[in-house]
Amino acid sequence: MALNHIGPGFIPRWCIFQPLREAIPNTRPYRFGVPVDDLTLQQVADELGVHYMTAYRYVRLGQLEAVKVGGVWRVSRQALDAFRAVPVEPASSRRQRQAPWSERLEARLLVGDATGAWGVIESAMAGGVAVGDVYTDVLSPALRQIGERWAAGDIDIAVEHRASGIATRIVGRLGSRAVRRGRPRGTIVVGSPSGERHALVVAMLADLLRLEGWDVCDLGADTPSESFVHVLSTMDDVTAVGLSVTDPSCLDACAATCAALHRAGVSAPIYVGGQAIVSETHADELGADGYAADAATLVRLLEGGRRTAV
Ligand code: B12
Repeated sequence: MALNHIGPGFIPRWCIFQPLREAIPNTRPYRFGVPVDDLTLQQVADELGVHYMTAYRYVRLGQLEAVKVGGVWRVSRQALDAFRAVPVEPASSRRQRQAPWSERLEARLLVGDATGAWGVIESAMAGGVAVGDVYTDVLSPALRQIGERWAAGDIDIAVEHRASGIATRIVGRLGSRAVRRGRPRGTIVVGSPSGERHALVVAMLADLLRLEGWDVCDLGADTPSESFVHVLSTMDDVTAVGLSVTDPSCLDACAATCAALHRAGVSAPIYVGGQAIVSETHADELGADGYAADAATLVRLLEGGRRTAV
């Protein structure tokens, strides 16, 4: 990320990497690593005719793109023009719900702005987005986009890790709101097999099931099959087990967990899901009892006493 903001002007004339200096197209003039036409927040506030704090809020809520350079927010002329191009209309709850929350969150996650990221979540919820929809329609798409950027080589792994850290804190804060009043509909044990490190996925799945009124025992990511067996042997009345696999290299470990649970005589049906599992046939091959692509499908299957969506 930072490299985007180190322009040719940042490379001193005496630089031994003179060829590098020449290779970078000098499209924008730079001074001390910052494009000279970038604006400070005060300049943005002046141009928009708003208070400095209002401009700051636009940035923290992800409405106005900005980057921090040396502790100071900088806004490109292009970002300011894009912000201005969005018509200001009276807020309606429908429009608020449909605002581009996910893109705004992604922008905050990419620059490592934890406060701003939470600000986007709070604004989305204030605009009427329910906690479950924050997971499925705001946070998950933002994370998937970040994954795409990483896979395409557009961002460094460190940026992705930093974004995951902020996302983990967001899920931690939202978790306390993932409750539904009334008697639980049953208990579901969720977790990921050995080697699978995508813990956020399991945490979100657990909360989505809690929001549907289920008691959830979340064993988290990278859980050995013996631990699944141990926990299930100590619990009564488990309605189902949900195994989550995101990394395809953990599919064998998933099959091993299914086998270990069946060997141990666990009677609760084992459902598998997650990005690495592609179909019911695939789930069957892994030795699972059923397949569900998402929390809502699993709930429907459990309500209908069925193991497959067909
Ligand atoms: C964050 C992240 C990480 C973090 C995880 C941190 C954490 N604490 O979770 C870290 C840095 C550890 C990581 C590591 C790796 N990652 Co990663 N990661 C991601 C990223 C960006 C987001 C994951 C996420 O939270 N997604 C959001 C969730 C909510 O999405 P979801 O899958 O739709 O989940 C829902 C449903 O699937 C469903 N569901 C899931 N499980 C189950 C189970 C049941 C029973 C049911 C009913 C439903 C269900 O409910 C969920 C909630 O709604 C993804 C990008 C992506 N596309 O997701 C890459 C991604 C998954 N990672 C990827 C890779 C390659 C890796 C690494 C192999 C990289 C490496 N070389 O080290 C390692 C693998 C580590 C391992 N062995 O697990 C690839 C996987 C590609 C592939 N198919 O092979 C992805 C897709 C990035 C990409 N575009 O290439 N990663």
